[in-house]
Amino acid sequence: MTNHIAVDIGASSGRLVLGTIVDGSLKLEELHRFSNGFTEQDGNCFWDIDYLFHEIIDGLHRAKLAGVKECTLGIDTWAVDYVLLDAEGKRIREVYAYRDRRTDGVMEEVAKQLSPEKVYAKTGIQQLPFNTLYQLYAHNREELAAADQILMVPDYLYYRLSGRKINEVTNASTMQLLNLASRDFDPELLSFLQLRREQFAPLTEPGEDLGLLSANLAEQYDLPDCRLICAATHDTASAVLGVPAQKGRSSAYLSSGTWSLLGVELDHPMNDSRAMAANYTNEWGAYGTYRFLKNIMGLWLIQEVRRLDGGRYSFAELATLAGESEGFRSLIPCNDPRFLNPDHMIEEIRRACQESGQPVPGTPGELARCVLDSLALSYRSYLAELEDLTGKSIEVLQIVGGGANNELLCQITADVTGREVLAGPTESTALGNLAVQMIEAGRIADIHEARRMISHSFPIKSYLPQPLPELDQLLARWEQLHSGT
Ligand code: ADP
Ligand code: LRH
Repeated sequence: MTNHIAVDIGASSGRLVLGTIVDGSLKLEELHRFSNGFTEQDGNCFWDIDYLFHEIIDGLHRAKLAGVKECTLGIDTWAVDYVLLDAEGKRIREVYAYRDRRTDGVMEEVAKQLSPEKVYAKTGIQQLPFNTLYQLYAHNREELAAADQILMVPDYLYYRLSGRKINEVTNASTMQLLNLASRDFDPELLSFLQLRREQFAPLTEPGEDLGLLSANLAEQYDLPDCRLICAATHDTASAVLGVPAQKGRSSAYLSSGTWSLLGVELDHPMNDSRAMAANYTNEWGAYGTYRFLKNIMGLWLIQEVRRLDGGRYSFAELATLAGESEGFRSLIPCNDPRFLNPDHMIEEIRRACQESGQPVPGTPGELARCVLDSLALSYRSYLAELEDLTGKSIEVLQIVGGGANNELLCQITADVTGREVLAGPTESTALGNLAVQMIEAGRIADIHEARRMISHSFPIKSYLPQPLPELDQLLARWEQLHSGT
């Protein structure tokens, strides 16, 4: 098999990408791209999963029209969200989006009944209000008890394509229900939620052959012959697999999209009390790895600024406008939960600036600049924390994902962190997804070879730190913003 297709769906957009190997280099061809986002209905937030499924079908049909007769196929999406199925395999309800506010206060309520220390010792997963554990706790009890199967979003998409039910491990680990020691669902956590092990499918590792695309679908929509391969179905797991090999210097990755995910890859979990206090996670990766990382609010802030401004400017234009605005004029504590899903992001940013006695950003450029400056400063803080926790210095920051396109953000990140930033590839998630397929198909030996191939197949841009004249004062302002004084 020489054609491999990655279905990569993030919170803001999805794409089908064809990957091939030509003369020892990886080549990508985008077959189809579509927007994604949740919508509100009667005060709750939902994904349109049927729309996403049909975009996959549309993309596969386009692949056939482009001459792809046979391929392997892997799927990745964002994490933590789930689909309930009844005994007939029908979806019980629409899929809640993780920013839905039904989980407000749930993490704190659960902490009174289940010690967070115990949960972290078992799972190693950071406390985020939308972890599946908390979403399931907030879910209607009867509906949950009646569910025959609980699949994660990519598991469900595989099921729709093939009829086979799995719970893929990289995504399943973000449920905060897997036990690091037994590498299976933790019975105590399941019984806390009054769930049965049988409500989940067998845990499945990336690389497993999941069989053929359903013949009915292939015939009905004129699709290529597809062999489904289990990808690292959590998009961040695939993004990190797709980080190019970095020789000689110690580095951290920053997967920059809707979220900024900053961390390092480890071959063992690090779930001690210091890691817990700093709220670092140990998400499961492919090939026995763990992603020791932190979720940072990320470009969601820019996405919301853009949306609420009526979509007048593209992301590239917003970055240009931000570059024309005064730097480090107003800063926000961008990882504060107030920015997770406020009623109106622009108003929330302005309110935060006003409350801390800073100039209130007015124009889209000023708002974008405020967000980008604040993100860059947060990267600096979390890099220092990461060095402290791992005991290893970090010389280089490797930025992948859509955010690697934002030259201003890359440069201020280099300036503020005092480290070289290596930006690209922007499609690292699709590449990580494809790498697993190519390894499974015997076209690449292992992930090390895949990462070497990625590093020589795509342009990677270097940003060297430029001295910032008043860095000390800036850092003092940043500190002050977080101390609340
Ligand atoms: P996700 O997978 O979470 O949906 P992506 O990795 O696709 O996110 O990244 C999307 C983000 O990348 C956008 O929100 C935007 O901020 C940024 N981005 C994409 N292209 C550009 C560009 N040309 N200039 C600046 N930013 C960009
Ligand atoms: C990024 C991501 C992240 C999760 C969040 C729900 O797309 O998968 O790793 O924490 O979405």
